[in-house]
Amino acid sequence: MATAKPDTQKLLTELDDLLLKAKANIASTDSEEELDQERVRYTGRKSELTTILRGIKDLSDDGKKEVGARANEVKEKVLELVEKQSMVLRKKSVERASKEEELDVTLPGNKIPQGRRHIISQMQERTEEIFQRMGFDVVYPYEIDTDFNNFQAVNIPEGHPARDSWDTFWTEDGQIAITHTSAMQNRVLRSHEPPIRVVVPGRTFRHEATDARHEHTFFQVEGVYVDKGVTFADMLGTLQTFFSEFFGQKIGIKFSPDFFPFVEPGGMISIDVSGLGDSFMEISKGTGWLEILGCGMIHPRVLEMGGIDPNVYSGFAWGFGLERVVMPKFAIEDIRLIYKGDLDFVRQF
Ligand code: FA5
Repeated sequence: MATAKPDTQKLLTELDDLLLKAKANIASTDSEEELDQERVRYTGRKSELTTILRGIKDLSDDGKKEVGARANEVKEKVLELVEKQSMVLRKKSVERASKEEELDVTLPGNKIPQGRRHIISQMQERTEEIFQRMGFDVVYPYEIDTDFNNFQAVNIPEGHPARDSWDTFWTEDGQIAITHTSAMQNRVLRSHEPPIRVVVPGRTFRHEATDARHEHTFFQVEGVYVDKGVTFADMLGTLQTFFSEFFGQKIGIKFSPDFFPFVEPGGMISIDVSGLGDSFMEISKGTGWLEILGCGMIHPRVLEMGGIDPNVYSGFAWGFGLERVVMPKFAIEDIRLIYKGDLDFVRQF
């Protein structure tokens, strides 16, 4: 059976049909991958175009020219369509991406976990606020200070045995991580004119073993009060007023004599923890009284070193451990819990 010879017109029609088909297929592609498959299908080595061109050899010279030229046009047109579609697809993908990233301001925000102030910071603030209402100024200590301020200016010269009561951290150049907020007494006396009413809340440091009542780093609140005719009774009244405010009720406090080189007479105050259960009986060594502060009438030599005439003025000072009052207030039976960094503990306050 004789095969029908391709004639020029037939091949030209096939080329036109091919272009129409390619146009539709290319326009319906949805990805760069699909588009590339279409490009190969219509213009690659084994493409339908190549198949059509196989028939060209049987054409007349004019026919060959005409079909060859049209085949080139079709190929260029297909490549042009591929290029255009590729741009369309790229634009679509950019639009899709920016739509996905679009900020919808009407959506609810992500909840950021909130921290809270540490119990000691909260109670420092409460302490400052009560003393301010009582007419005191607040001054903060230097955490690293000189031997003069920490010891000498509070009547503890070099070699004095009282230095043994404070286990001290020294820096390599002979400065001190303050062992008590009394290190600020001299600055306070020098920088204020009587009547002086100042509290000094700050962190203090001691080189000592820790237990339920002792930390190496703890918080003290110093008080300095100087005026004409100030008495021991004023001191007790001031402290009793503060603690009643701090605890929100009248609490039992007990004064007992004690020695500090920078006061005369001196004493310590303890508070009644007998109603707080066995662990508080234990940390108060079975007495039911927890020591919270040292206090006394400021020694005349300390006033003198602060530039204040002890023949005209008198005053009192105290230093209490903030943790020691926070513990009974919140029934915390071990001081080490306060600084352990346990979130479950911290979140209770
Ligand atoms: C002093 O530090 C004196 N500067 C207090 C003072 C000031 C007396 C002004 C007179 C006039 P003492 O070392 O006792 O004294 O400490 C005072 C208070 O700080 C103690 O009663 C206690 O409440 C607290 N404290 C002392 N050491 C520690 C410790 N290691 N951990 C926790 N609290 C402590």
